Amino acid sequence: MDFRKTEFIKSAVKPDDFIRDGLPQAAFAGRSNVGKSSVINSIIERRNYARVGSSPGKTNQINYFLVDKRFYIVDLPGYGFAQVSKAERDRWGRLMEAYFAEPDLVTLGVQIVDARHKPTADDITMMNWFKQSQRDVIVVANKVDKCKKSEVPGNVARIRETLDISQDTPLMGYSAATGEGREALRIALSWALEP
Ligand SMILES: Nc1nc2c(ncn2[C@@H]2O[C@H](COP(=O)(O)OP(=O)(O)OP(=O)(O)O)[C@@H](O)[C@H]2O)c(=O)[nH]1
Ligand SMILES: [Mg+2]
Repeated sequence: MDFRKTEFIKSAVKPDDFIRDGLPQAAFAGRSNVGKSSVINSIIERRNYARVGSSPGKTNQINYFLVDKRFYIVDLPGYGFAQVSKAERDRWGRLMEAYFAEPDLVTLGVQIVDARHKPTADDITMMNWFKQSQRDVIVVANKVDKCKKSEVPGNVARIRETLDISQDTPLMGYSAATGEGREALRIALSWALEP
């Protein structure tokens, strides 16, 4: 699987726009500003192909990237961000709910959390959705470049414990800024999507 052969396909603003072609979809979910779009750019080795923002709330549609004609990376709006209008938040919320509610769209969850912090209540809610719907999930602890090296193992253990995930769930430190973890995430995605 060649992650550099990735093309942007479309943005969905309403359920009619969702892609339903049967190819696997890896849904990148996480708090606003945690670096979902940055992690996507990092694994496909493009600069700002998925749009990155300095202020939270940059991704406000569901964006589909087709990797090597085999599966979609789905860049989702972030949750837990209060600084946009309630109307906007409601619109994203409804869009995300429709996406997650439709059977057979999400193949794999890629849950992005902040390597520095304990996962939030929203992170736990998202993870519980993946668990109860029996989706495979990969957890990515992003922004490890902002942690001291000595803190990383403890932080990763706390993330595993807080999200209550088993040892079979891949969990890796990652830095979209340096590319650390890129190969591990590519391998985990390949295994999960092409077993
Ligand atoms: N130091 C560091 N900064 C990062 C990393 N990943 C993302 N960032 C920064 O974090 C900010 C948010 O990144 P985005 O990729 O837009 O985050 P997002 O989760 O897609 O945000 P929304 O689309 O608003 O939900 C940007 O300023 C990025 O440059 C990382 O690994 N290390
Ligand atoms: Mg984004």
